[in-house]
Amino acid sequence: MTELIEIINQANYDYHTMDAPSISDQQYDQFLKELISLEAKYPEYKTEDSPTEKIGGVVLSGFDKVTHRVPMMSLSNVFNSEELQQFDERIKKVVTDYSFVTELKIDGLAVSLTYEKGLFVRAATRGNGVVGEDVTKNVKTIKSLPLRLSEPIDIEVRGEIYMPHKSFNQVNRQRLSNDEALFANPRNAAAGTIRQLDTKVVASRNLDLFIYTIVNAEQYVKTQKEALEYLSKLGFKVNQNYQLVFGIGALINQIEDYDRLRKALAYDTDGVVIKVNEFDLYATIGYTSKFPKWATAYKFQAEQVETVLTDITFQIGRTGVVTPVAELEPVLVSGSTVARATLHNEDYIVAKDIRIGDTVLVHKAGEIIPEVIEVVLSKRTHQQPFKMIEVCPVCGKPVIRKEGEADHYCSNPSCPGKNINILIHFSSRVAMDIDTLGEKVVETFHDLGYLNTITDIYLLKNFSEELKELPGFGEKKVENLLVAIENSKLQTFDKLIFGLGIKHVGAKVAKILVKNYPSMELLEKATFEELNSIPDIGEMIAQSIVSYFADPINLELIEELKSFGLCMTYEKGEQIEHPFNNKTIVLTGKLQIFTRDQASDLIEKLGGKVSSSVSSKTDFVVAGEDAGSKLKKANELGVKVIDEQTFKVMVDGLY
Ligand code: 3BD
Repeated sequence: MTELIEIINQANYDYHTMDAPSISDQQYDQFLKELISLEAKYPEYKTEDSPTEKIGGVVLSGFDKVTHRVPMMSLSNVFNSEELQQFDERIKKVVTDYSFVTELKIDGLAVSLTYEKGLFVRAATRGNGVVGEDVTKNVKTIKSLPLRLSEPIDIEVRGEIYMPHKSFNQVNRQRLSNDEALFANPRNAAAGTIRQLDTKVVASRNLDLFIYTIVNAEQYVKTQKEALEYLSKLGFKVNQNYQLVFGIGALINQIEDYDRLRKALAYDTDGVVIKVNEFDLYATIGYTSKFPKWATAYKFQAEQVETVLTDITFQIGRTGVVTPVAELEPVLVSGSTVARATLHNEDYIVAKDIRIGDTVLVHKAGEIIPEVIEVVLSKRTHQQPFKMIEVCPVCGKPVIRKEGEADHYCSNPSCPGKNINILIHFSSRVAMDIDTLGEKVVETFHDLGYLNTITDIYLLKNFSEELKELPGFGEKKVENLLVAIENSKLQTFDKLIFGLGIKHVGAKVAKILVKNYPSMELLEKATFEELNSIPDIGEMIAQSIVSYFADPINLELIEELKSFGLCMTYEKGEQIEHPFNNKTIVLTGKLQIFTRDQASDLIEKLGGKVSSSVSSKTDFVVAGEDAGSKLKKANELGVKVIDEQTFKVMVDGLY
């Protein structure tokens, strides 16, 4: 059995990692069959690194959460050579004598793999960077994954799981013949596959894996180039298109080469990752709260595609803004079909002179949001210039444009188009997360008169018997809906603020607001000057908040929601599972990686309190260089002291 395992693992490596088959398919199948039957007969001799694991077979019940021992960071982005130059300038300010390693940016999903004594023990998805999911069994089916390394070491490595074009086409062809929904692109297919519960299905999808980093790499090697070489030596599949580059000029030239190369590859890439090669410079170059400053991702220009703009329609947003929308002949852009694109506002359309019937160039801004770039004027025939509508397409009341603003608004405060969008926004996942109250259900209930305002959501339970009789609803569905509505009362204060749909108050501003005004009473009384003095809250947002709370209709709504028991206070650090949550932390000494403000900000975001003096109530002291009396006092009192590097690790990737 030991011999068979060795032969098969070697054959897997030669075929899937080195792309150089060493035995025939028949031989391989024969060896594998023999091993399977021996393992069935002598299960006590089955080992951890047995390649029979790659076939799959177990059906999982779900995925456990895994907290990454070292958080998985994000990467900053640059989109052109100027921004790349700026990235280089920032590095040049703090270090001399550095080189870059460039790697293709594989368009898949990040995973972290743990090996103990050279044996594969665990794979976890990136998740939010701090907590991911245990996908060990699924990752085990990836043929190029080494189950045993060439050295018996403990190591954690990270890489990108992706679906090669060949597998993607295979999967979608099969889905087509089974009348199943197709995957939009290989990235989605890979993400969907890794969350499959049936490991046999995962095995059949032929995912693959490139490894690009070692956690705490400086313990093994001195540079990124050496890290990649060492990873190869250990048996990992490393994308071989990496290069060592000196200087920004060479870097820019190289990116053009990569852009040509990517079109010929058997898998999707969406850019080039650029990393400073020398690990000993990383501490000096430093980190932001989200990503390292010694690396960035150069994103390739999104695909631009021609199509015909068949109509311009209008959408009423939750704040009453009337947004023009381009209706397009459906086209495939960067991996998914685009049939509509935002036209932002009247000025945008006029500036680009976009007309119904024009042939236009579309792309996805930031690879996500479909956008019309320009008109292909050579294909224009006799299209008429665009004219903004004068009445609301939903209620027929006048549409107005306020002075100094680009947007048009429906002038009717109780426009149903507006109301329904407020309701949809309120219950959406990003706000109050009433998942059973989606767009369709809101529309149905609105049309039947059950839902007009946010208050009505919490009164739906009075109509439960009637609702159960509606076509397509029934007992169970209505019960689920009412439970979800009840549960939403526990939703955090910032989600409620966001859910109210106050103009210019997005999820981020809502979070800032609740920290500064930890109860609705306090927020209602906030003045313009006060709000405007909060960092990240400008005049426009401050004015909008003051206007919202000056409107008696809104105040009445809030009183009603309060009477239903919705959460209207902010508890510090709620829902944050972090060692700093509810703890008092003192910063002392010279910090190298963070500024004082950055460090304080991070601690507060994680639910901690920053204090200036050390006492027995202090939970942690973060000691930078040359820390003096505070460090001494902490040691005397037995307060836990952490250095800046440890602090960085504790907050990495968090924001
Ligand atoms: C790749 C971070 C660092 C170790 C942070 C420098 C952001 C996804 O091929 N190197 C690569 C690739 C991704 C990387 C790093 N090198 N981080 C890298 C990466 N060759 N794709 N990523 N990631 C991985 C991410 N993923 C989801 C949401 C936010 N960020």
